[in-house]
Amino acid sequence: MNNLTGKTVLITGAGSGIGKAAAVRFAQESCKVIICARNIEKIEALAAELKEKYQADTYAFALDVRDKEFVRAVIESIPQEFRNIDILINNAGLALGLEKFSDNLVEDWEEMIDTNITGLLYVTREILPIMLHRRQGQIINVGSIAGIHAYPNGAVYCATKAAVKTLTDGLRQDLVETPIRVTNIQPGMVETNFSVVRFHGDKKRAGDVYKGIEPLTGEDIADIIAYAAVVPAHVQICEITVTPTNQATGNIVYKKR
Ligand code: 8X3
Repeated sequence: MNNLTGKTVLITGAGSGIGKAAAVRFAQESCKVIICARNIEKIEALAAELKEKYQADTYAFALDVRDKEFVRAVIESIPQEFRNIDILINNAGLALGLEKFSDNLVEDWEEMIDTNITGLLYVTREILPIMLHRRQGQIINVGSIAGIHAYPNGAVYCATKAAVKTLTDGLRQDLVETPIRVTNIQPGMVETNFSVVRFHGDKKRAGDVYKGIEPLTGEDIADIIAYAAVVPAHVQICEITVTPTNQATGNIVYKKR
């Protein structure tokens, strides 16, 4: 197995959920952790926690992945001791709305496309040259089971995650002559603030999504991400799909009454 100690990991969308759990997981592995998200308060609180609890070297900054120039400037300004990024976890992403196509808000489509696809591309474009220069690295994208099969009322969200899958596959092909590994993690139902965001803050509706089923946790996914990173250098995990035991696809779910 690869030793993760001392590796530098950059995680987008690290303020909560899977991203935060991954930051904790890699801090526990004695990695240097770079965390960013839109909400600077959450990121600063997490940075303090990682330093205090795990004595992790941590660098934190606010980042909206949709802002091309800002992404470039802020990544360029990462201090020298954090610049040798070994693992990029493209986790920033969101779902907005769960309605029929005609009832969706156009603004929600735009935010999902700009964050889940374009933002992922902006960040990857800035980090990849560092990996190519060092001839090592791994890009781990957080896709979704929604990217494998669309489900009703989720057309645009599912399309963004299908794009993440295809982009991950294409990037892996373009990097086939290099030691850089490219991985897509495709979770099903994970109980984070995902559904609260999807339902525009409606906590009751969000809570109902996970009633009658034991969903995955952010920590479950962080463990899987860490596994994809820790396998030996000659092993490339291309993708992992993971669901709660009672979920088969995005919309085939068994719930106890
Ligand atoms: C979210 C997965 O199954 O809740 O990316 O749509 S699911």
